[in-house]
Amino acid sequence: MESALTARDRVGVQDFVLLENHTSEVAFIENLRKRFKENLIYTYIGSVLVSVNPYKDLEIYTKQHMERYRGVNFYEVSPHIYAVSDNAYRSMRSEKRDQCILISGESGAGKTEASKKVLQYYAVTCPASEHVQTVKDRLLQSNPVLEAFGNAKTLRNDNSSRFGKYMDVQFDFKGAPVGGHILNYLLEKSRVVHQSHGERNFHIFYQLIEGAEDELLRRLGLERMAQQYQYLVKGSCPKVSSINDRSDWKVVRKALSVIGFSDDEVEVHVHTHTHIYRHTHKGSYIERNSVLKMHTNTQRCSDSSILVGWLSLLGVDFSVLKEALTHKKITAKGEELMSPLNQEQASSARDALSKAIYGRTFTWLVNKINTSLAFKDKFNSKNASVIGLLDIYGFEVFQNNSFEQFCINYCNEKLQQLFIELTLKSEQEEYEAEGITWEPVQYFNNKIICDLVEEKFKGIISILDEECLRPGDASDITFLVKLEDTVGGHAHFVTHKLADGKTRKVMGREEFRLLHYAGEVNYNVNGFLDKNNDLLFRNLKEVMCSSENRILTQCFSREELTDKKLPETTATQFKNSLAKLMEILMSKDPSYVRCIKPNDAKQAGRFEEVLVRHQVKYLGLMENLRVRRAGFAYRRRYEVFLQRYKSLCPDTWPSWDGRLVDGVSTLVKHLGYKPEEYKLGRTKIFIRFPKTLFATEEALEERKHSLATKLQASWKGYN
Ligand code: AD9
Ligand code: MG
Repeated sequence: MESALTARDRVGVQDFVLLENHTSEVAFIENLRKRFKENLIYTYIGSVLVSVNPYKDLEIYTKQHMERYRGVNFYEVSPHIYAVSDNAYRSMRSEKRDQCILISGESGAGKTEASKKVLQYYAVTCPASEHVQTVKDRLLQSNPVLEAFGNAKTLRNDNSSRFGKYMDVQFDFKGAPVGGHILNYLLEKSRVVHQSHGERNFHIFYQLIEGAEDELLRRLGLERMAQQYQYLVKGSCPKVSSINDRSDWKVVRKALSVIGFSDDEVEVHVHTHTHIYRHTHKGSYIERNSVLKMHTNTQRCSDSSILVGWLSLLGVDFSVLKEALTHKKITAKGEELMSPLNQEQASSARDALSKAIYGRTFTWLVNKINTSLAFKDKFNSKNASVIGLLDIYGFEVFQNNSFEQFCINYCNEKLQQLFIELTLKSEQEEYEAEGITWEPVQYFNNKIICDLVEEKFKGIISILDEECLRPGDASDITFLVKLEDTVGGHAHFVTHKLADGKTRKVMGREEFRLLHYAGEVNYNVNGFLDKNNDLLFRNLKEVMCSSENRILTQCFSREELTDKKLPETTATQFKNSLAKLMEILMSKDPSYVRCIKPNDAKQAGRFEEVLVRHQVKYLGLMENLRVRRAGFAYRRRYEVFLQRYKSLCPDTWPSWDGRLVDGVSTLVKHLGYKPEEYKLGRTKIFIRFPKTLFATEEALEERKHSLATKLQASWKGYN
């Protein structure tokens, strides 16, 4: 076959395994840099794909490119996300095993873009019928919708994922995509009511007021000015140069229709969210700090028309909501009383309501998309094979880091742990178990940090939950003190307190620092308890349950009001859902994409060495390379190997009666394997290079082909 590689593709080495000085970090980074300068953003470490964000559109994602990778072995073409996609697809088909593609890297490194490329690859290259085309369209269109509601501009990334996403793509026996399912993880709801300087609320809010038709805005009573709405300008940057909200609105609106939302549903959904603008419209009664005035002197509520309009959107009774926003229900001496809230409390009740509505309607949206993607053929759904795609929020550090960053960074620790388990640890353990001589590679195992966060009773989440449940004087500060008492001596935990009782001046008294695998982060404990409790006053819940808005009634169920069980805290829910995710991922064959961010300025062509070196280090890429270099690309159990290839050797064909290991040994000698190409373990053969196995596969194909030709010829003679 003619090689598809050009001289340009061969700048540096396209697999780090081929690097002459493979233990040198300098050589590693130089190879990345050289290739990046030539717009060669992809390089392998064995089968792991390293990708450097180009921050510009490259001409490498066309249909012709996709065709070039279809059904072609890894080493025959230049490294590409399509090669990883194709390889996972072929493994799923030939080995009948579910696959997953795990994409990791820090915020802005290119994970979401990579996951979209994978999906596009399947949509274009997999077989299709009319029904399948609908599924493909829906799979693709779920992206703009979820990004509109779940992504936002942060200081690190103009399109930052503020939720975690795991998507299963289901394929039928012909290899056609026939369904999908999305699991979403912890949306950063706090963004609805607050954004740091230079950041925005979720894209959808700006898209609506920029892009919606005049008539729709009039019906919703909205103005085209983001400045009018406090919730949208807390970060003072409603406009972003890299984003066109107006055209994005059109894309999202169309995507909603493709997924199967009726016009009516879209309108109700938009209605539901419009309350968020209304809450903090400059003229609104709550924003004018008149909550208390409202309560004490209803006559002075000059803005009740705005409130009434807003209520029609939420489908609830005016006086009931007014009372729920300004009062709290308390039980004293067995009697239920309504106690008035002060201004601060009322604002925070309003914010809690906004967050709850947004968070729950986001889940509703994901459920709707799942219904639309569901594999309709129940009879066959068990036989579907799956490729899972994981795209989470990347590791992030800001000037001010809170509960949200704590959860996001914990999630990244878990993913790194999985990488270690599956590539560094289990690989080395297997060599040991098989008795293969092996020089162990040292690596940093971040399990110690995962344990610090999630361990029962003495992990940070447990301590946080304990403070959340403790009646009395529990506060963010008592939580910090308890942390100091419990994990103060941990090697990855630091506060202002020094062991000798003195204080560390560089750290605030409301902060703790975690030494994450990817770097140090200071977390401010302010708000940790509230965010972990995530409480919505009961009377506000009751009001929402009585709503006539069709979407809200699905989001706020009446059972919730009668349920006596204490709800799980946010962090514990997150911890449990991540544990389940890890199980799902462990049950599949993984492929890895490790994304690297070349600069902090989001600029094309800029390769900042210090920044890249830091990522290469914490992603464990050098260790990954060392294990790979010393290791074996393929391994097969003796019986499987012999069964598949025995026809290629007269001594093993049609059967081998002796010991399996001797059969395999005879077979590979006959095939001409050189001693350095393979090793025989206790139960498996280990093959060092992919090309050795590919050559054997080709020999098998050839044999089948020549047998078929002979058979045909003899049939002709017979006839
Ligand atoms: V976060 O953890 O969600 O904050 P991601 O997902 O890792 O982050 P994302 O994929 O959103 O980063 O990439 C950030 C930006 O980099 C994109 O909006 C693009 O402008 C740019 N990017 C990333 N990958 C590519 C690419 N392959 N080609 C061109 C890219 N531009
Ligand atoms: Mg992302």
